[in-house]
Amino acid sequence: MIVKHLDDTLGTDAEVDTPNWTSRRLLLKKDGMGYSVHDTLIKAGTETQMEYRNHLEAVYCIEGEGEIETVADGKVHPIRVGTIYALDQHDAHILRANKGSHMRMVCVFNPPVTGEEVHDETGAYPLTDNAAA
Ligand code: 9YT
Repeated sequence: MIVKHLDDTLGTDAEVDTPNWTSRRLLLKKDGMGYSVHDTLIKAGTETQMEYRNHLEAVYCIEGEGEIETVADGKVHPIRVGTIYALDQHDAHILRANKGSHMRMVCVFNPPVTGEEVHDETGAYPLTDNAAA
């Protein structure tokens, strides 16, 4: 059995900070589960375009509010606590966190993230600088 706490990731390679988000990887490929689990803070007022061509990702909001837009059709879906979105079509999308507070998202990736991807920014293309209020 694997037992960890979020605190165990802080300040380690499992905590990845970018201008728009900070991702705390609770479970990675090396843990052997077949998926990775992340506790990710989307910084307030940010807008991030992403497209995970090689992964399926489900994202569950546990703090904050914002919206997600699918690039293909421009459709905008509000996000609040309890909203889950699943990128079952490897959908190109734009994630926005409202000004004033971050969104905290629990993310599951299949196949699991190794922890190296952030270095080549696979699929994550910030559109704007962090404009946190
Ligand atoms: C919600 C989302 O897609 N955030 C981007 C970061 C991602 N969760 C990661 O690489 O940990």
